[in-house]
Amino acid sequence: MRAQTFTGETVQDAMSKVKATLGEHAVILHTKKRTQSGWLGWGKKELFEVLAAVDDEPTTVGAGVSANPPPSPGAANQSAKTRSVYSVPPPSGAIEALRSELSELTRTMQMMWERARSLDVNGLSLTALRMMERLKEHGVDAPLARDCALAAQEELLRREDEASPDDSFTTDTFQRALVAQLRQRIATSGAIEPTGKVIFLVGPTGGGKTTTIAKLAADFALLQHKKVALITADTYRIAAVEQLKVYAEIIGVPLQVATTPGEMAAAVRRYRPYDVVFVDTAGRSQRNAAQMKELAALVQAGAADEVHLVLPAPTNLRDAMDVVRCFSGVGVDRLLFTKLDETTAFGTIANVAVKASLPLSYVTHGQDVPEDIAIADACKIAELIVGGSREWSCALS
Ligand SMILES: Nc1nc2c(ncn2[C@@H]2O[C@H](COP(=O)(O)OP(=O)(O)OP(=O)(O)O)[C@@H](O)[C@H]2O)c(=O)[nH]1
Ligand SMILES: [Mg+2]
Repeated sequence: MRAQTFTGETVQDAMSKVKATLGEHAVILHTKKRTQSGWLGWGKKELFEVLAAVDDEPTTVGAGVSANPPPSPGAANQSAKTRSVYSVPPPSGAIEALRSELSELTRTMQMMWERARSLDVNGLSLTALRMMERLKEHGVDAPLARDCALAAQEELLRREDEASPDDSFTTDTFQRALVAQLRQRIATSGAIEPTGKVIFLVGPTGGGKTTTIAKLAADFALLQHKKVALITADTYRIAAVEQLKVYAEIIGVPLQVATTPGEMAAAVRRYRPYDVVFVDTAGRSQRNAAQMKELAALVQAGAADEVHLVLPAPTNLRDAMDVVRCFSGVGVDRLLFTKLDETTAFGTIANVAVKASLPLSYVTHGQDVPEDIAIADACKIAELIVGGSREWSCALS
């Protein structure tokens, strides 16, 4: 093989030099345009370079035999019967056959690419994978995120059979399917029914129990015109009673302090004729077994109809589940998430609701009493998690 570079002012010029030097059978390996600079910028011109090569000992083929046959020991002796590969004109139709083979190959590769685009090894499309990642970024636990993305994808594929196929994997459509999937997994209990119920709020310290009771009491008493009474079992924190007393006075509802099971039972008896009684409790560490036992005794003595576990939304899943586990002995049957305004990772809400198999009652989203509270709405929460919305919606009444 002999290779050489030829330069000309035009490609044709360079080509004719190739032909003249290497002959008809030269193979063009590379062409390049370059600018030749002149003296002080004068006489600058464009030149074309062609790299060409020719095989000095061309491969030989027998008549009617395809190119590049395996070398045979007697090949050297066949010179009389064989001709240079370059001098053999391509058999008629060979180029056409090659072309159709190439286009077949391109089609196959396109199909494989489409397939790779729509399915990953775990059965998730790229859109589904992206959505799953988004859920995880919003704090949704990986297995739940994957479950939802997969179910949303299946839902869309089913729909695709009936509807136009081209809209099924757009981000918007997928987002809506994902919201639907999340919504299905998040249970809600709806608003408290003011039918003579005793409602306990329990939870770790500083979660927002007292503030939430003030919000609920204000709504039921002032907006729904229900008979509301408050009981507090929190005498641990300095000014805890004062805090609720101020709210009780503003709202115009009675407040009773009850720190022992006996006092609790008596207070609840006293407020029996009321439409709804809210019981505030002291913040408790879930790690303190004695405190948990004490709290359980109060809940029992108060014959609680509902026990809402108050959890700040900006809590990590591990800690939140630890709280749920430890408070389960108290008889928790609702989850109430506070401080949604302090997080962007709403996934914890779904994780805890799904893992704990408990319905969500309310969510709070600010310090203002009474407005910053809403009935938990699975659809809204799913929208918050999937992203975009920051609409709490679902006012209390
Ligand atoms: N940003 C924000 N702050 C809140 C929310 N709910 C309550 N807070 C604030 O959280 C802090 C604690 O609220 P509390 O209602 O006293 O909490 P608690 O659970 O009663 O606390 P302990 O009785 O000490 O266990 C206060 O500063 C509240 O204003 C909310 O939804 N968003
Ligand atoms: Mg409190």
